[in-house]
Amino acid sequence: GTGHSEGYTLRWLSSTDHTRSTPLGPRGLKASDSSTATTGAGGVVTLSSASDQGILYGAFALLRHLQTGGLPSDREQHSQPAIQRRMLNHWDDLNRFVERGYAGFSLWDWFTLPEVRLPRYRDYARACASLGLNGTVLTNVNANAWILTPEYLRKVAALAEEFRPYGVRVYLTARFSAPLEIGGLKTADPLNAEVVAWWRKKVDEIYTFIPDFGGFVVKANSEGQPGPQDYGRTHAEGANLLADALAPHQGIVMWRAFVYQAANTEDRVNQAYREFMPLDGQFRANVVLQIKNGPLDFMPREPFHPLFGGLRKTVPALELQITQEYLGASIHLCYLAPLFEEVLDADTYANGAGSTLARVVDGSLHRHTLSAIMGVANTGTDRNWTGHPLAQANWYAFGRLAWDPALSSEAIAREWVRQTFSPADEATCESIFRILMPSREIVVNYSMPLGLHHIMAEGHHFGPGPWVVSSRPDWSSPYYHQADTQGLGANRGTTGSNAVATYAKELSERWGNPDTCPENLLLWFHHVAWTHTMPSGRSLWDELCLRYQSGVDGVRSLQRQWSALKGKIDEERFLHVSALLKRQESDACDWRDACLLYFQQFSKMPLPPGVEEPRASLEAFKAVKLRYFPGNPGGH
Ligand code: GCW
Repeated sequence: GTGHSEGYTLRWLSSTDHTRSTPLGPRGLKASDSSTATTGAGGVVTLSSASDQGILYGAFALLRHLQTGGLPSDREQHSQPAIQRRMLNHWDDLNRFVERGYAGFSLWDWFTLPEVRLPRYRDYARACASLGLNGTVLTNVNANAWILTPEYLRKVAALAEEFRPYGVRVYLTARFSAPLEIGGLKTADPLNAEVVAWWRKKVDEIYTFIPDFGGFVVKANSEGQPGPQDYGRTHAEGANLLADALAPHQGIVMWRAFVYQAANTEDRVNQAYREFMPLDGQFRANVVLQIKNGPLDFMPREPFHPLFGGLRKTVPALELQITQEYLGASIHLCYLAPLFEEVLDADTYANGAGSTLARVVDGSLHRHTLSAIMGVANTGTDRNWTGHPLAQANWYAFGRLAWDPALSSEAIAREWVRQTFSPADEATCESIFRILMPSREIVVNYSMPLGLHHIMAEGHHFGPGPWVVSSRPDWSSPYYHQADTQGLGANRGTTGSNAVATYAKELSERWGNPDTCPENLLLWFHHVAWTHTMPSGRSLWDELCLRYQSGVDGVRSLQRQWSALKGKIDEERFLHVSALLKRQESDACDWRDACLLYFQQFSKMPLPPGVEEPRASLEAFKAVKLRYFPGNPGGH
């Protein structure tokens, strides 16, 4: 239903208040409407909601308060989710490979389903519900049509049954060519009558297995996936085909905006904007456009996707990546809430100042009745769920922000630490908090500082690769960094690809001028001379070198802070994180050395004082081949 019915009210009465105001005790409401607990001190806690689901969320909120220092001091807390559909997207294949997954294999053991119901299925749903998540897309957007066959739908139904008590609804990815692959049809043309009938029948069948099925996510005409353009039809015609089949059952379509083509000479970061803006208003009411936070691809830092500022009639859903494809996989410590927060707080200026991306996505800005947010999951069969023990904080933060995008990354970190390391003392919690908070900026600094992007190694995307020239220009690093003897960075201003013009005037003016463009996006929007004077007074080259060095120094300071926790937290997590940080420090040095040696070929300037000498030659870094990196669909 609506977000509203999922809300709850927690009311706390101390023992003195209680004796004065007995009428506020249990009031004979139905069990599903209210529940009451007596506190040790003799006070009373009342939890009420219009729905069972709200009672569940309220119960988790109560536990959270108890574990993080008590009930709210205002003694009454009303909470309801800002966004209606709050879900994880699993990029999990039917053979249990997880694309860009670094925490083991898929949680879904398709082969033994539907008979075997692993306890983990319920644990997963309970964990999701405790964060306020209410949906999960079980399968990879690079979809396999087999999931839509009765054989697999029986398995999906079993998972849906395990998740249902926790209010976590199941969604699937739909492969656009499924009518050909499992339907025996000769076409998947969305305007073909047989295709229309096939999808209607298929969707009706899905609902016989899963009566509360949520709907489809579709990646179409993107990175080799089939789609409506194969038949000369638009993305809207493709999405509406599925939307019409789902509408009688209240299902929705989440159509992905992540499209770009090698043959297109338009700057890749402009392509989705050009593709979808003309379609604004052509999508059915039960379609949302699922848009990654930035116009490129989950880089350590990007400006927000211009479609969030542009679309007015189409419902824009926000896709964030919890799994750390470009931020060190599950090897590097990187608390992502500051990144998510930066995205949600970004001002799109769509309706003047204060039109934050959060208000676009929660539907309030353009008065949409549907809203959705999705995070690409970082879960897998690893015993700690997420590979890096501290990466659990990213799953947690995503859920909390999906419920309330106004929460601060600090508040979420404090909550998570207290609940995860309890009963550690306050000082220990504060130390872990101080380790989490700067970690994302540290990763930015040693990998892609000052607005650099897409300079990672090819295929697995782990580690540096500014020299990568691939089979496609838009998969090649020079396309993005544009290093030459003059300077560094992509010209996306008015004299370049003019990506700045896809944003509101307030932003295009600020970002289009190198003097007013924020330093952390400078090389995203501008090709800047090596000798250009930065706000620090240093040249671009010196600043770049010192940023890389500060990233390395940042990891070392995390290491020092973490080692001070010896004996304060359990040995197991202490040792695991210590070892991972050691690896991160070495990887950060590789990023620094490889990128600076590579860019130095163009700048021809010496490393400034304070920057360590490279530990190996550029040739040695170029020769590094990581085989069998987890989650890499290329495989080797
Ligand atoms: O980030 C890229 C990844 C692909 C992924 C694609 C997408 C699922 O490298 O592995 O495919 O994005 O989001 O569709």
